[in-house]
Amino acid sequence: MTEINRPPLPQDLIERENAARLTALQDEYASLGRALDRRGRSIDQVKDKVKAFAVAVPTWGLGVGGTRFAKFPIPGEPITIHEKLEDAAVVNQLGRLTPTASPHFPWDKVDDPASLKAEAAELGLGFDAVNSNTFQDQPGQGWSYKYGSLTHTDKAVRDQAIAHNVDCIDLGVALGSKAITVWIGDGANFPGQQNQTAAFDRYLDSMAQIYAALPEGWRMYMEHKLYEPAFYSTVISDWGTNLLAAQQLGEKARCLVDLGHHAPNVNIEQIVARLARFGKLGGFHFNDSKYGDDDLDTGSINPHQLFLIFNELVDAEHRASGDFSPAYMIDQSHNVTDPIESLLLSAAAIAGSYARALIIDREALGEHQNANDVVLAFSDLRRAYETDVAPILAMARYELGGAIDPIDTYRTSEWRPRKAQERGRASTSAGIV
Ligand code: PSV
Ligand code: MN
Repeated sequence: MTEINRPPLPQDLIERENAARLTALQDEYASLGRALDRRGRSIDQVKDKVKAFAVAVPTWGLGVGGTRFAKFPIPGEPITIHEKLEDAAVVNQLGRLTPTASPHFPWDKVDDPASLKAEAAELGLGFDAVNSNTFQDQPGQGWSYKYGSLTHTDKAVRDQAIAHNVDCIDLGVALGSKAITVWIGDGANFPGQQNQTAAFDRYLDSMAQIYAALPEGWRMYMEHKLYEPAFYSTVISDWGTNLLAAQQLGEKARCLVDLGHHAPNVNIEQIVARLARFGKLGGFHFNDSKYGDDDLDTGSINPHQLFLIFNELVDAEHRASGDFSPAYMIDQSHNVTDPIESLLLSAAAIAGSYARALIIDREALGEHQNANDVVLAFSDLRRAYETDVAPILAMARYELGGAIDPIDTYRTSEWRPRKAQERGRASTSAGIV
């Protein structure tokens, strides 16, 4: 884990807050340890895995989100990439699960990426996958993406979108990233609007050109989404289309699963198992949803699904003998909460699902599956899912220097009210004043 040379919050505040909670935590940890021991699981082994676990925060998730109807800013909300990094560092200092930020260009573009990298490093942060944006037109841009980008019928538009992605890779190299995530909004709103086969062919051709610009050791994560902004069809609509493209492009191309980008009730854990089996699982954008891609906080609606996904991931990790390393990122829109608090809770929900999946007795599960003992196989999962892993997460955080109770400690720190003063912005329901 990167050293935090310039902690955004006073570390002694965290230590003071922890001191008041440590005895209770030690008791809870010891009691859970005894219970797991009786089940043949070692609490310390699970804790050590959690300590090594990391998930990236999205720079765009640090600002307050909104819908196409309205956005309600909060006082002290970060606007610039520098402020966003500062807030990301708060999330990591308290939670110790999020040592990297995933930037989005051109939103986060700076003239001197090397000094941004140094600035982040001082805060204890590195950069995860860079994200390109060809779903919006930018000021001064030559061609419009109204009718698509990498799949546009006009080569000039496709070339512009390809050049932007290559630009993102260059920025990523300067920031120390090792991957680019490509999501396009291309698709159609009307039957007949687009030749489905030709649009996919153009995608493959454009992506091959971006792929050719990937440096050694880099990966390209391709993200599918079934609808929005196009409401009749999207070009990269589902994991099948995504997998076909990733297989055609080559070894560095992997599929990225954004949990919100599927139809309701789709069996996402099964998709994860399939992609992992064929070495094409690139990573995740974690979030949750009730009806569609509403980017709700991870685990807030369907924590069981998250657990089942991690069950597949731990299973794949066991099979892979060492080279299984999907990228974990959060992709949420925080419309009614302080993004720092949402990200703290979401990262803990993700790590908690991982911890529960580690607790599953895999040997027993395998035996029960092979014997077709449905009830006992399901009970193996259920027992792990129902285990309260909060003491494991809290102990992992504490040992890494984070807060035993991150939300309470964050509120005690008065970070947001102080930033409201310093950043010189306050908001009303009518907007920033
Ligand atoms: C699209 O809905 C998406 O999930 C992609 O990952 C984008 O990069 C991100 O949201 C931000 O708009
Ligand atoms: Mn996403």
